[in-house]
Amino acid sequence: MHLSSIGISKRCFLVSLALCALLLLLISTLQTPQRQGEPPQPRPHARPTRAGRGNKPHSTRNATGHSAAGNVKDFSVTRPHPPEAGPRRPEGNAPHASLPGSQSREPLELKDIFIAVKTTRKYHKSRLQLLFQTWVSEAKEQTFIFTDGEDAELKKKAGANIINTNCSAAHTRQALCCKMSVEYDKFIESQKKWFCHVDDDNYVILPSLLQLLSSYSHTQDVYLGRPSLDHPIETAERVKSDGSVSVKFWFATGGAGFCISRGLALKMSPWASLGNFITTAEKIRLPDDCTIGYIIEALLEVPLKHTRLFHSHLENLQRLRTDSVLRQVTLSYGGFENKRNVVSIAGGFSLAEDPSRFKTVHCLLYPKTHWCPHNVHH
Ligand SMILES: *[C@@H]1O[C@H](CO)[C@@H](O)[C@H](O)[C@H]1NC(C)=O
Ligand SMILES: CC(=O)N[C@H]1CO[C@H](CO)[C@@H](O)[C@@H]1O
Repeated sequence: MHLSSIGISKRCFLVSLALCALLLLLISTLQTPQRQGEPPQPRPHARPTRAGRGNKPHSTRNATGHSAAGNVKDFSVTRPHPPEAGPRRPEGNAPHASLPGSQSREPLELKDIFIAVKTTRKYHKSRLQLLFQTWVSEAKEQTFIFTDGEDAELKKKAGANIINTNCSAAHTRQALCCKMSVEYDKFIESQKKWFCHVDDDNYVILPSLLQLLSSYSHTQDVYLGRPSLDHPIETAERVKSDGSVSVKFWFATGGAGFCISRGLALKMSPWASLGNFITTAEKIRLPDDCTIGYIIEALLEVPLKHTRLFHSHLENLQRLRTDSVLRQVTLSYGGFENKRNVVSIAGGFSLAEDPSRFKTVHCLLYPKTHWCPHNVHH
């Protein structure tokens, strides 16, 4: 404006230049942490890899793979379903809030998760009681017990959340698929956002589960779990074709638990709802957890998200690092045949008092629980 001022304030000009630079520096330093902090979700891949490091070899052990093995043909051909199908998200990135179609960021709550516990009549006392005493007591409303026999005492304790599937109590493929079929239908009915299946020898670390699922949207196609083998299984395709071609697919081992988003569960309906699950399993002659993997990976072409935060009794649980135990999503313990296969964690209970270590884990997570010894948390 005032031409004269240019002459006058060379110094003034320099000072304001310096001020500008300072201001720019200030803005950029203020913005960086803000931008990084913006997506509040944890990154789904960061934790699984870290936590899994101490506990790698799950590979040759099988959950239900044994019953599959007889039917899995050793085709060396084909990969009929290239994994390019569907929108891909770069690995390690949480779903971005500004992506089209993503949900508003209201936080996921425990009540949004449907937890199905598969059991059988003979384990109501020996296994379920421990679950009710521990983690189920923190998730009463959304945990559903799928069993195969009436139990008045259990009904008194958990009421409508005990579901008699009327399936056979035999540990056969048909009986297990029958239960999974009822679990699926009840989940769809429930309107909840996530379906998680666990066995009656699993401890579910609810805060970890919530954190893991919070990094995804239930409207997207999400299938999360621990592969039971270190390679995909291969079987003849008998649903979409006549069995002359084979399909390869990963499946999450049922004994470690797995989760499916509602969006994906709805897409499974033609092969999973109202008894169709049993028909599908019969066609491919595979167990329940394999059939889930088959429907999702082979038919819907949605890849399993591998996580090592889920644990079954078939792996060596002692290998899990003590300082990572409470960050896992599911734990388990060895049965009659392998009593010593438990997570190594110390707390208020000795191995004799708490052979599964579930009470110890529970008191570390919820120290205020009335039956927990005092000073267990320090
Ligand atoms: C099992 O049978 C009982 C008695 O007939 C029935 O009330 C119940 O709904 C059945 N359960 C399922 C899951 O169909
Ligand atoms: C590879 C492997 O560990 N296979 C086992 C699967 O399970 C059956 C039954 O428990 C065993 O007999 C197999 O050896």
